[in-house]
Amino acid sequence: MTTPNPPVVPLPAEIESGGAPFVLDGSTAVGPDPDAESVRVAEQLAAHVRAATGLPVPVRPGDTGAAITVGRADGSGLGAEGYTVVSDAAGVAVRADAPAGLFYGTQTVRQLFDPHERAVAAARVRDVPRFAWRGAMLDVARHFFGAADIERFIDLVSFYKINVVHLHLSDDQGWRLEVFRRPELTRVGASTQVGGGAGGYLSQEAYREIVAYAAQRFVTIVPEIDMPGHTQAAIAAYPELSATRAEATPYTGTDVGFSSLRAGSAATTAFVEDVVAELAALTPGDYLHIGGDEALSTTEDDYAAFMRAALPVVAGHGKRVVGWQEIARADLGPEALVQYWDHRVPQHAARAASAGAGLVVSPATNVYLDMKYHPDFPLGQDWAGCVELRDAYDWDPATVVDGVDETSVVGVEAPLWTETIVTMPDVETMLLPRMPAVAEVGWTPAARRGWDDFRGRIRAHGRTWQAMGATFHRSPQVDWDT
Ligand code: TNX
Repeated sequence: MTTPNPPVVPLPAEIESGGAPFVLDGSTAVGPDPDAESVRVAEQLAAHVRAATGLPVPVRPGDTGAAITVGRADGSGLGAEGYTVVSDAAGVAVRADAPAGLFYGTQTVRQLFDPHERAVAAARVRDVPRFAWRGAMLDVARHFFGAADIERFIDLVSFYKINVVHLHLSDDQGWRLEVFRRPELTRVGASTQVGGGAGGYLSQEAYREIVAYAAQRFVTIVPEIDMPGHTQAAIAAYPELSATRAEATPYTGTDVGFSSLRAGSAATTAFVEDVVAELAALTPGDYLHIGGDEALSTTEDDYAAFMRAALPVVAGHGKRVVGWQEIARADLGPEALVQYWDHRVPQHAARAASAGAGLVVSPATNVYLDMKYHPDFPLGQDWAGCVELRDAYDWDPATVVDGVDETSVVGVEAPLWTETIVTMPDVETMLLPRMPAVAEVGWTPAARRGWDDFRGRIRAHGRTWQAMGATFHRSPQVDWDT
């Protein structure tokens, strides 16, 4: 019999536990290194502990004698995201070579912390992630979610060391980002959503605020403008963009594949330039996602022509391109990333990998957070089958696409499409507990992972979600603590 691991998700690369915990009291302080990043991470940790306990938990920059210390461990080989945590009866020490690692170390401390006992479990952790890209996607196009909702989404996923939040900002049912050079995109294209509700959009100011909020949690925002299909909202705003003679009116249904930008036209070329220019200027991250999926109303030749024109626009604005797997039909450079999603056509991803592009793997059968948990589940779709917690956990990114091995995989991402998802409790119900499972797939070494161990650790998180006011699916595969 081994002692069960403490409830840290994702499971660290190395963790030993046991011994007397550190118990906080009214005199407990946090002493970060005096640099601004260490202080900010320490402030975030202290704020969580204060909220959970009511203790004062002051932050004292440079106080190496504080019971909880947060600081640099230069040259320890932990890389940009690795960290160590040592907690025992005397206190807690978080160390990392870089600020992201400090942030991840403090997420681990939060998960070792029992607010009722006011105690941090004793542990020795040395941790680095398996993959560089650990993503979650929110579709704010089918149903609109604004800055406060997106920030809550970022809070929930960054607790699990997710470092990419991909925002699906445009689709047939809505255009969700202000573009100064194209005011009709939001005036007309943001006016509704699935089911005919009011819709909405992010102002550039709100988008910048989200980017900054994400950055403080070491999350990079990857914005997606889906092209050349999934474009009815843009076409309703600027009908000259259409490749078909479809009606140029806003769309509130849930069909896919009926809209297409007209490849090669002056109107489309100018549109792509305007949108990409503003999006690139707003986005500090390296990547812009240009969709490319389900362009079922775009001929093969037009798709190739569209991508031949669009790819250099992204590069010309200093960004690397990401596209859904169908984009592998275009000629991509090694700087591109391709997002695998549909098991029915794996050849696209294999082609991209053989051309040297990196793969982000999002197998719908395991990580599509819009799939129902079970056939009678009130929310979600089922075209890729039902996805219960174990389905989200028990798979490996290195073996998911035939002919593609680990060296081509930059990471994993779990998308949440929102055709059936309307409110934040809906979002949370689809996210929890599956998102933490996917986070572990992306972070923890394959040899360390096991379903029974995960099941044992995730059960304590239900109480944490309740304390956060978050709704979750009480998966019957887990003996929840609460
Ligand atoms: C497929 S995944 C789509 C989305 C839908 C989703 C619903 C992908 C690239 N395209 O447009 O929202 O299925 O599960």
